[in-house]
Amino acid sequence: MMNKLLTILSLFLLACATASAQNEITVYKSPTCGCCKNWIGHLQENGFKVKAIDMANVAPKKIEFGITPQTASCHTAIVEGYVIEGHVPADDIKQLLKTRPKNIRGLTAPGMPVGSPGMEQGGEKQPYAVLSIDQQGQTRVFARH
Ligand SMILES: [Cu+2]
Repeated sequence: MMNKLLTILSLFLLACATASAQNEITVYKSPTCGCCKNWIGHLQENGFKVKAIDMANVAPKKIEFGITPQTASCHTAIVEGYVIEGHVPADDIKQLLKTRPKNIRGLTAPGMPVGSPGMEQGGEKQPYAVLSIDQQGQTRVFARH
């Protein structure tokens, strides 16, 4: 009886561990980047567990994960092997993790669109697109905001 209970408990704990690993995201950013910090707050509000890593120069991380100058923004993040560049809304990340489109390396919100999550201060909201990046480096509109 006790053994059975322990088995059930350990299975439950295992399931919990898997569930929490799923929304863990690592963010590489400059220590002085304010909007990066705001974006991290947005992720946390939406249930992501954020590990922030400060570095004076994020460019080598961008190169490592295949982010080009055209698709680059301030911070670079990794979630479940996908690269997330810039102020991508949490809902788009969740959509990516749910649908896992084939051949996709990650998502980017190039530049610093005003009104995107973490970029709310700075004036009138500007329309922007979140792009998916495939393994060949081609981009395609993933979502419009
Ligand atoms: Cu930013």
